[in-house]
Amino acid sequence: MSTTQPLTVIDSDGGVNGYDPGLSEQELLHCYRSMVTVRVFDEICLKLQRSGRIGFSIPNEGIEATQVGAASAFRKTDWIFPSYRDFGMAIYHGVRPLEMMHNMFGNAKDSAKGRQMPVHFSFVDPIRFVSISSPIGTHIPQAVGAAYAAQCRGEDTVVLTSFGDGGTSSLGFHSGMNFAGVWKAPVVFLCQNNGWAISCPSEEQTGSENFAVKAEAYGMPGVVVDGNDLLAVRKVMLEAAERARSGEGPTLVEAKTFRMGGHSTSDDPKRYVPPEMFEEWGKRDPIARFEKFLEASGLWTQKLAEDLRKEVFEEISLAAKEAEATPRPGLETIFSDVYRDVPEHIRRQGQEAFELGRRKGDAMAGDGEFPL
Ligand SMILES: Cc1ncc(C[n+]2csc(CCOP(=O)(O)OP(=O)(O)O)c2C)c(N)n1
Ligand SMILES: [Mg+2]
Repeated sequence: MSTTQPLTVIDSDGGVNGYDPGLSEQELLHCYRSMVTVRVFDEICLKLQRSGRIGFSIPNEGIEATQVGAASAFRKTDWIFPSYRDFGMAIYHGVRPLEMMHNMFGNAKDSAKGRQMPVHFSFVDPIRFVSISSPIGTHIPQAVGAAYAAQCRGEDTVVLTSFGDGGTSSLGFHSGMNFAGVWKAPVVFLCQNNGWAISCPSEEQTGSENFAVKAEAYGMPGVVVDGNDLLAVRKVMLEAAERARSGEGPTLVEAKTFRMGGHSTSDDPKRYVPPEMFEEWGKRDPIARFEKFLEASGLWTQKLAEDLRKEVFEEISLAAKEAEATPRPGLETIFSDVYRDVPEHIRRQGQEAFELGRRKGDAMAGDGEFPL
């Protein structure tokens, strides 16, 4: 039921052996732009973190084709339950870097109003991108529940949920896969096998021959794909999304890729990743690979790449400046977004807290300063 050889479309020279991705020039360039945007966003966030202006970020280098290829197989009306390393899924569907930067700074325009960590994005428009859960794997049963709800309502929406190789050791992975298999829920499970779960190598994560083979135990197909090949990822994800949409049930896709950076801005991968792995995977860079394909299709030049990078860099730099200058969330927001109509006793507690802050000369409602 599962295939073990990763499916590949783009060869090392950019050729596709007659394969037609079914995308217009504009769509292909949009995929390219999305990947470049993720990479530049990463670079800028690293500088912001190292200069103490944001607290934390998560590097995406090397994984861009998996994120963008997967996202491109889903409609805006579908649901995404992402992992924290899925910036490209949001960007592909039109979330602007500025909205993401508001979250990185946890300011008043952050959709989570500063109540989540940086990189814990959530968007309802233009894509249903559900808030990222820090505890590994907890979003997987939630994704299956959303898919089952869509099935019960007779909707034709499907759900994409994404997690890492480490995520397959979580309870959420197994219970989610089991329920999805039993219910034939319209969900696609994307395991991004990027080689590492922080410092634990993926070979030590499982006794199985690969991660896709786990699908068999839950009664669904498992597919292995080359995660650094955007067209291959898109192809298998389109097939899986179509299967889900037509009522045939879930699929587990394992995208084999590699995390070229640290787990987060808090660790140094050189302490545990053998240098030859960076060297080997560096040669398989997903953006360079897609560039070769675009070039072979007459759609890419060095000048186009330079102009694009410059344009994207300017947009994201401006976004960072604007997000940094945006005020913090008002203190009163700690009481908002839980109840539609705030109950009287909660309202009273809030007023008491603000009154205490005023008496002590600390933070006031509206100024977003802590402590109370
Ligand atoms: C339940 C739980 N256990 C441990 C952690 C700490 N933790 C955060 S990320 C991570 C590694 C996850 O690796 P993987 O699933 O491969 O995703 P990747 O970071 O490689 O994309 C761990 C252990 C956590 N967030 N939640
Ligand atoms: Mg991993």
